[in-house]
Amino acid sequence: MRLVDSTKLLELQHEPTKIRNICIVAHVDHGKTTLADSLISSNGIISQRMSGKLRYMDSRPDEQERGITMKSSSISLYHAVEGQEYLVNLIDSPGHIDFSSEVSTAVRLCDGAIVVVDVVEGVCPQTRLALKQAYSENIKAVLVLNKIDRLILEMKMTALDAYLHMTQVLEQVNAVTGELFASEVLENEETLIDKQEQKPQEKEENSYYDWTSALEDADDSNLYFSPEQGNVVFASAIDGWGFTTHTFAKLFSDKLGVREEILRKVLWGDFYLNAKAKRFMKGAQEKAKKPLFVQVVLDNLWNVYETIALRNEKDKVPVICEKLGIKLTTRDLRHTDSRIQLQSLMMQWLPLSNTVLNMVCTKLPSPKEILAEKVEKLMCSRIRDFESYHPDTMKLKHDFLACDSSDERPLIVFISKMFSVDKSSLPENKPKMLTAEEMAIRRERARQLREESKQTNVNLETEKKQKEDNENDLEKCAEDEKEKEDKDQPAFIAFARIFSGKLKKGAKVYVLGPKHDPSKVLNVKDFNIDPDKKLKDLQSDEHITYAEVKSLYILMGRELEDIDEAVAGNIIGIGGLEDHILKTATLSSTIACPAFSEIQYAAVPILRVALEPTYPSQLPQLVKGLKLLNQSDSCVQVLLQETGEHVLVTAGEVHLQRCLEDLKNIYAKIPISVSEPIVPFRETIVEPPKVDMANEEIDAQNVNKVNDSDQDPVVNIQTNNKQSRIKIRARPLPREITDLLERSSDLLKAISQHIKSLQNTCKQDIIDKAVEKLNINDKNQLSERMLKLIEAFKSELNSICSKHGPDWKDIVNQIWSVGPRNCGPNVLLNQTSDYTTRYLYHEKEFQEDPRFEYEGSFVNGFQLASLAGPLCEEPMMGVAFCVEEWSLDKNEGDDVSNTFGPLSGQIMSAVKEGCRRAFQLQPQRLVAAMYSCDIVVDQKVLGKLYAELGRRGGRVVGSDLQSGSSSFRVRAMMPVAESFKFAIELRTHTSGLAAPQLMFSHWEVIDIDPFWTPRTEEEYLHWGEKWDGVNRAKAYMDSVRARKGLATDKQLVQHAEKQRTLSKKK
Ligand SMILES: Nc1nc2c(ncn2[C@@H]2O[C@H](COP(=O)(O)OP(=O)(O)OP(=O)(O)O)[C@@H](O)[C@H]2O)c(=O)[nH]1
Ligand SMILES: [Mg+2]
Repeated sequence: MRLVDSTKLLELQHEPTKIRNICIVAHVDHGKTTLADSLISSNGIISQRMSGKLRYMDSRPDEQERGITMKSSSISLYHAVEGQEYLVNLIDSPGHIDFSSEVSTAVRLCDGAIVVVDVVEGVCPQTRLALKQAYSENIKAVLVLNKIDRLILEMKMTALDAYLHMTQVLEQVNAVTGELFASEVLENEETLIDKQEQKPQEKEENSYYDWTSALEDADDSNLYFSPEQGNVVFASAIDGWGFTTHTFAKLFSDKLGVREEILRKVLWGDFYLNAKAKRFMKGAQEKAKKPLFVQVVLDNLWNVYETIALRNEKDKVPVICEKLGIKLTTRDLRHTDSRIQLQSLMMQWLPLSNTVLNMVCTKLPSPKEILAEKVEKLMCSRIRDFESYHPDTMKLKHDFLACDSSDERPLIVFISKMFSVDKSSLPENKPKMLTAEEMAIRRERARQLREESKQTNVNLETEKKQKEDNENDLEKCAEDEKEKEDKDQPAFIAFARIFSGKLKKGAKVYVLGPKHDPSKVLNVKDFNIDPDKKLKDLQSDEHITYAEVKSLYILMGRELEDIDEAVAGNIIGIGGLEDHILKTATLSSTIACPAFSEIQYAAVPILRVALEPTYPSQLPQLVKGLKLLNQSDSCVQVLLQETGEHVLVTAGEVHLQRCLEDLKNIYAKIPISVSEPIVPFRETIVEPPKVDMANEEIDAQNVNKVNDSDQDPVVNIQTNNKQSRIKIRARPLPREITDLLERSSDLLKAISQHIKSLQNTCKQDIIDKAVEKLNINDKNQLSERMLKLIEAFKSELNSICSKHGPDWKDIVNQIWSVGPRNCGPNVLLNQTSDYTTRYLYHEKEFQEDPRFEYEGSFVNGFQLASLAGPLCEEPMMGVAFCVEEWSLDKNEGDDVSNTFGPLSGQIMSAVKEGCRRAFQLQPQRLVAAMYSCDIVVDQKVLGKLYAELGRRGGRVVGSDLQSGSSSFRVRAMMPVAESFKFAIELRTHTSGLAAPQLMFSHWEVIDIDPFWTPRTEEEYLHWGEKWDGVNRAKAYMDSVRARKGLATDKQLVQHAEKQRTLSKKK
């Protein structure tokens, strides 16, 4: 029975200081959903007995079946502490790496987080990731050390060992936080210095900055988790208990005759009780004394567990109860299962939900306490300056900070994801509960009808009436059918947080897409928006629609509750926006509101499959289904290849399975055939190898004459009409440069965009010198922040290049473009002597050079070449194309140009072809995507794990023994191409004792030439002249080529001349 109804929650919604928006984050299986159960049971939504077993927030059948959470879901809870009432909007997030995007979307809406750590496993990769996400979104966190029962029952630790173990885990968590803090401080420092340099006159005495002091000065005291501060809960979610040191300080202050405040300070840490002096002293470890925490807290806990659960001494239960002042029901006292007895006892003694909710309400901030720093982060992305916004936009910062819902405040709502629910489960479609009065009226009517039918015998009139009724029924049936079809479609609800203002049902608001830039529209005079336009009608440069809010809901876990209005500070669901929002959006009453900065996702979608309906005629349903799936999942990508294939890109196997389930059961509702996973590769070139495959040094005489490596690997190419000549050479980029390019992709993209707009304006200049179109000057200027980032990029590039010898010395000046898609890890270098390009120098000027007109085509040729390499049409990586010569000899009126089409096209294809050939002149290699894989396994099955890893071409990077247990944590690298079914096979081979977490880590060159055949003397000796082993690189390459329908050298028919009839009997 629910203890609080929604009117109470609605009342509290209007007081932002009484709201807590929090999410639970942790590594997979550390007990988030179990903890959430316990918190939910405090509101009577589920019974105490079922808490921990039900996993209420895992509402999907597959979540229940697999026992992992796949979607984050939210629930509103009521809590009262110290006479104050609070509304807690709690989001339970998934811990599996495949669903880490769900964590990102959840964290974005919250002000605080509960980080759960399994004390046995300690800090795991996702714990680290979760802490990082919380930190980067400026979210305050509290800690729950969960599964303490395992230390007692499973690991059989003594109380003292357990204490030491817990201090270690706490240290690990704090170490991660400290690391994050340090890196942030150092990063911020530069901006701080910049700002101070800009405004020296304001603060004369402070205009210097001491580099060394930054870390020491920065206040990090409230950042760490420490039991003294009361932001750490020790718990066992499954047994329903939890406490902070403050709980025990309260319980024992009378008993020990010490003030509560003093106890709070000494209960955790190296303190012990000196019985003689009756004082708390420091240095328990040194003097081999029992720390106070063990003496007061853990010993008692161990005592209870050992007596009831381990020794099963039933007669002692009432004694313990009396000591603790607890009353167990007779049913519990008589229960045969000692664990259940223990649970009900512990739940009463140290109720988990109370402790955790108290901590949440007192230690985590309300929406009103949002920090200015966070607001700026939300409003503008990394490469933008907050000050560069229009004044109207900058004003909104105050509204964010005010978190106020009065009428004069603008409405600002952020939608972090769309999720789908069954239409029939929407509150408006549910059969309403009848009130007592309505029931009485109905009863009365039924009685009357019965009496009437008794009195009047069956006559013609009634027959006629019946007939009419029947007809009506038929009509109704048809209508119902239609309605049903409509209802079959899932409804999309926007998962939203109101940052300012008030949102009412039926209100009309602007829906601002993620690429919306207020500066652009605010500068346009008479800017207007077509109110009838929807998302699909928008042009590529339009990002605003106008929509009506059809419904508003409070999110209650599995259910939604209809409300009429919602105010600032709350997390709510909004219905009826599916035609206006794809994945994320901002709702506002003003177009001056910027789109919120992009959510940073930790997992890269990497696993692709091609989909096909089993019955080809159902293709439209599949397309529609894919569209819905794409909308409902922030991490999914749906692509339509040029070949007409529908490709689904997901984060991993578990994610893929969930997507397919959804597609089959909810969105498309048709049977689907799924291809084998498509693995992405990259193509690259390397320095010529120094040793051959037989590990012998290659020297000049040893090399076969066919492969004349003396030839200079440069390509000369002409356009078809012979007007332009180009000389290109390909060279492998040093690894550091590739890394830098990959890291700075957002910056590079911005630069490329800027250059493009410059080129356009330059071209316009040629046509029309009058430059009065909408403030072009403004557009041509890069923001201060961009300039700084470019400078930083340049200096980093320079410092890397200086390490790599004279060849790369001047590359900063030579960069002409990066690709593919203007932001990739390949560069086009301009090494011509007579043509100038200035990629990293933004003050581009119009050149009189005739080649200038074709520069765009030239660069496009490079972009195309780097997008699909010659090995198997996969993108290139880490290749530098050096243009050594580009001549253009254009004679107008020459009709040769007509035969070969426009010159720009010819240049493009010539460059593309040139790049490809130059690439082929170098030793080519495939680059494979690698997973990092983190596995905790029991010692017993370590051998099996290593065998399985070895079979799949994986290598172990590190392994260490988990403290206090017999399990190992193994970190390994494994090619994505070999990883399929790894999780499942490992689980079966190790009888469920090992579960890997696979996460995309990096790209790695496969050090085998895909075209390798024995060539040198030694190789002939070693392998024989005709080698018929398996070349891994070639196998990968051929499989990709075969999939893409490209030619391979595989012989389909062998021994064509032999006609063989295979007899069946043999
Ligand atoms: N011994 C013990 N087991 C626990 C405790 N809390 C949770 N578990 C168990 O741990 C397993 C995982 O619990 P969940 O609550 O589903 O974990 P989760 O963090 O929500 O997992 P994901 O959502 O998949 O990341 C379940 O089998 C729980 O019964 C605890 O305090 N002690
Ligand atoms: Mg869960």
